[in-house]
Amino acid sequence: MQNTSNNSRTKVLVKSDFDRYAEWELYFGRFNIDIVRWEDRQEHLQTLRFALVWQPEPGSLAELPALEVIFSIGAGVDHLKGENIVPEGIPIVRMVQDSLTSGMVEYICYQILALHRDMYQYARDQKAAVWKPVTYALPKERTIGILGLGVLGSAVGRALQQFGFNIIGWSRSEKSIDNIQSYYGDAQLEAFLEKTDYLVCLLPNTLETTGILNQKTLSTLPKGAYVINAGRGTAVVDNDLIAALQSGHIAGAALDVFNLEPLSSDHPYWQMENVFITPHIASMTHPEGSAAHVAQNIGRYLEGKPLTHLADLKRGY
Ligand code: NDP
Ligand code: OXD
Repeated sequence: MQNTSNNSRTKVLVKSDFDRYAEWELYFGRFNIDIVRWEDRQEHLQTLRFALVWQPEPGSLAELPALEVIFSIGAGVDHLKGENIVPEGIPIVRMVQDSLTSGMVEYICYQILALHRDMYQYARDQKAAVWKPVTYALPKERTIGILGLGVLGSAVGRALQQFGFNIIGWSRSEKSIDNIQSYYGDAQLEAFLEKTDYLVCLLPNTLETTGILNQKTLSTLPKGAYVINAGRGTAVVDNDLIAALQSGHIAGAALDVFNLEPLSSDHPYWQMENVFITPHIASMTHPEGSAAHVAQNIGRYLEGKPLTHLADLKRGY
């Protein structure tokens, strides 16, 4: 960025659910970009062209008459859907960034290995001072099915190959990724599920993906399958998953995302022995690389080049 005087420096309005303003300031500063904290925006309403946000309140972005590009602090853009959130015609750039991707790879590999090697059972055994070794299958005897083979799903699939699992994936369009069998479209969902021992959901929240993990799809998985959901909670019909877990058809579930967050303290999931809960931390946006992603896109925009990683709210992700 070529700005010289402070007055002409590019500004980005930042609204995050974590107080990491000092880091945003530091890393945007490296690109000669100043940040405006969400709570200070009133003084800058007329001049803010770029906003990096998570869950802006309805109407709040419409108060920025100069706004030209919205950057989502997350990979998902469902927090920008809904009435009066995004002013008509303003492009939205998703967060796509190495540490966000590697965080998800770490989380999913952790859960797969913990479930595959019965680590949650050993943790329970330890509490009861129980010594009970069990045999385990070879990875090549197990198939991991990834729902959503986008930026995150494909990185997860590639990383899991090193352990020797069979990997298959399901997406809207056909994919060509080495050693990952591609299933796509509604017509191929059943065949995909029938083969899947460990189901990893990395789908965005859209009209089509809402409730996709329901009685019918869960019962299509082989008996004893595991479910890991780190996409969005809306993919799961909770009562159907609870019933499948209670019947033993689904052996266990690792859940990072929920229909309602925070998960209420009286939700049945908390009390279920075969449910492993994390509070939407599978991956996180770190200011360092994320500021670079935003700065590079702003640079492209100011040079008249197309933005990268645009979301399409009509498509839903
Ligand atoms: P992408 O947009 O890169 O990938 C989305 C994938 O879902 C694509 O493969 C897409 O298919 C597929 N998809 C979407 N709709 C359908 C459908 N109706 N049927 C079949 N496949 C479908 O997103 P990312 O990989 O970057 O992120 C995925 C999601 O992960 C985010 O939207 C967010 O909800 C979640 N997330 C969760 C985090 C956490 O901490 N728990 C952190 C970060 C993200 P196609 O490729 O054909 O378009
Ligand atoms: C995201 C998230 O969408 O954190 O990036 O869930």
